[in-house]
Parts: sequence; C-alpha cells; structure tokens
Amino acid sequence: MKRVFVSDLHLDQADSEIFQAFAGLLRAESAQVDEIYILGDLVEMWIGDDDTSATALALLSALQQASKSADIFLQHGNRDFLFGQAFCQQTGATLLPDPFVLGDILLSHGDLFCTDDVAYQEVRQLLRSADWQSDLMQRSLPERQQLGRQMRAQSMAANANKSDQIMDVNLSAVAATMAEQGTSTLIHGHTHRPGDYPRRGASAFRRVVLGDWQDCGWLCRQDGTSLSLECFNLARYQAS
Ligand SMILES: [Mn+2]
Repeated sequence: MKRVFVSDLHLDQADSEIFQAFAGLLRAESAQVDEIYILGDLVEMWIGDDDTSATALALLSALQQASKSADIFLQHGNRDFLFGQAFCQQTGATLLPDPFVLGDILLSHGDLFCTDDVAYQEVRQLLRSADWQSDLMQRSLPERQQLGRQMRAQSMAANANKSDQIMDVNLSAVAATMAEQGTSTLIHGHTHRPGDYPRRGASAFRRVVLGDWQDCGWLCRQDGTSLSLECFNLARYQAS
C-alpha cells in the first residue's frame, strides 16, 4: 500500500506558489499512490461548503480530479473544521474522525493532544459543537468571512502570550491514546514542529510530525512498512 500524508498547507490564494505546489502534488501523487491523507488545516480558513470564491472552486476542482485516481481522506484542522458532507460529495474526498486508526498508525490533526493549553481546548470544544456551527451557518458568507478573520486575529493575539511548551502536544496524552487504540505510530501536524520523534520506554511509540508548508512542503510517505518524512522544494511539483 502506498500512501502520502500532508497537513497544514494553510492554502489561501489559488494563484499562490503553495497552492500550485499542492495542485501539482495531487496530480503527481494521485497517479502513483493508492491513498492521499490530508490531516487538517488544508486551508487558512473555511467558512462553509457554500463558498464560491475562486480559491474554493480551484480547490474543489483539484481534489475532484485527483480523487479519480487515488482515494482522498480528510481530517478537520482548527482552520477548516467546517468542511462538510457537501465538500466531500463535490470532491470525492472522505472525511475521517480525529483521531483515526489506520492499521497500527494513528492519524490526527494534533490539536486534540495540546491538552496543556486549557483555554484553547475550551474554544475548540465550543467551535466543534453542533449548536455553535448551525448558528454560524445561518449567517451570510460575508458575515462568516468577517467573523473568521476576527477569530483568527484573536487566536494570534492569545498565542503570542503562550509558551512553546503549552502549544505543543502533551506526550502523556498522546501515550494514553496510543495505548487505548493499540497503535505504534502517530502521524500529526498542527504544531509546525516537523520531525520524526521516537519515544522509548514502557509506552514506546513513533511520532511523525508533518510541517506547515511555507518555504518548503512537507509530506510523510508510506510504502509498505516504510514510513518517511520528506521536506521538498515547492518547485518539485509545480511542473506536474
Ligand atoms: Mn492546526
């Protein structure tokens, strides 16, 4: 089984270098691998599946095309938790719960494990509640857009005062979930601290952290039993 995992692309504009690199990755990898997993924060902000902006339409079309050749799976990030069934129907992607067990691998966006950030977890719970989301969806697209920008600014201001440790995953929380699910490897994003981290000892596990796409792109590639984290030049897929 060949799979590719990505997260934290934070796509914003369809004409950006990062968007073009992602579209290129979808074209090239969908022809080579069986499954592509997007573990959250694919876009900078998703205000609802009824968004008809140029960027939303370009994203739909890129995913739609790729899902003809490979299976595409999607987890919610903290920026795009409003991806819904309409988006999945239009793109052919399948929405997965977070966390999700894939054999001996656990997949997560990662913010779930940032349990030291109590304020963040409270907000997360509110934003993921059905009541809050249905209230939000009653509003017009421009209203949702404006609200999204406000929330983004508030979150940046709040994070500016938090320590790096508070915003990272809590390894005890990860260990507990890994034991509960019987998995040996966790792949996640969100923290923007890419790396392949072994944890030794009684509750040993491997943690592959995907990076956010900025100057380079990040992916984790699975080929049978081999799993490797790759950082690549955005130009790698641009010609694809
Ligand atoms: Mn995130």
